[in-house]
Amino acid sequence: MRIVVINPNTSDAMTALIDATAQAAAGPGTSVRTVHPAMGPASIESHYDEALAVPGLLAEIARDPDADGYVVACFGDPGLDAARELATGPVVGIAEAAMRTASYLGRGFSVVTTLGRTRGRALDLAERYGCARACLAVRAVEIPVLDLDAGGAEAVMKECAAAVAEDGCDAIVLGCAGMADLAAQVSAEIGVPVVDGVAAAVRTVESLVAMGLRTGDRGEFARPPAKPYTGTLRDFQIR
Ligand code: 2AL
Repeated sequence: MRIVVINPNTSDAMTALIDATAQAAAGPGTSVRTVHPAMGPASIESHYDEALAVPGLLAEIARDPDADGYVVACFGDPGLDAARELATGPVVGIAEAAMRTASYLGRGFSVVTTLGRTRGRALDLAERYGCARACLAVRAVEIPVLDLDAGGAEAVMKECAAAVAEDGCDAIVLGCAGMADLAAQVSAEIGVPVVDGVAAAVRTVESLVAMGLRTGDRGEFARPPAKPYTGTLRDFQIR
């Protein structure tokens, strides 16, 4: 099967990191192609960034409509519903996959994310995915997404250890695709399961495709109705 992993920000370095994790997670017989949009924000850490990352994300789905499934590799799961309307194959977000996976691993998990301002979005998503009771805390290391590679590992490790000590969590969810390479190391160090959403989402898409399952398209998630789109968005018009 063929899965497209879309990093909705435009960072080459982060896309390479996400690709390494996605390739390592994929099972035999799965081919993964990891891309980032040609337009949009360099990183996603506000509601504004998130909104303006969505057109580029949708363009990547439209560019490769025959893939078996898609991963939205940003922890805010931007544009997930719109992506589901557009794609034929299943679409899974990394926050969704990580939170649902963590819910199998114990009673409660803590999320460790980048900036405190993204906590609200993570809490909203936990609610949306039915994980609000299991989500015991959302903690932030206060490091911007694109600075994670400079000293981020140490800060994430410290925050995860604090989560285990103070939140009573059974598992940790890493709250940014830029932390994908840290899961094994953090888990080995602090001794609890650590879920990276990129790996969780790749494996979730694989399971859905292997079971012959796709987004239901009879109602809310039917293809969007055709209508004129104008200006910069004219190429997004559904025909
Ligand atoms: C993210 C993420 O995963 N990618 C990005 O650009 N921003 N998430 C976050 N919590 O900052």
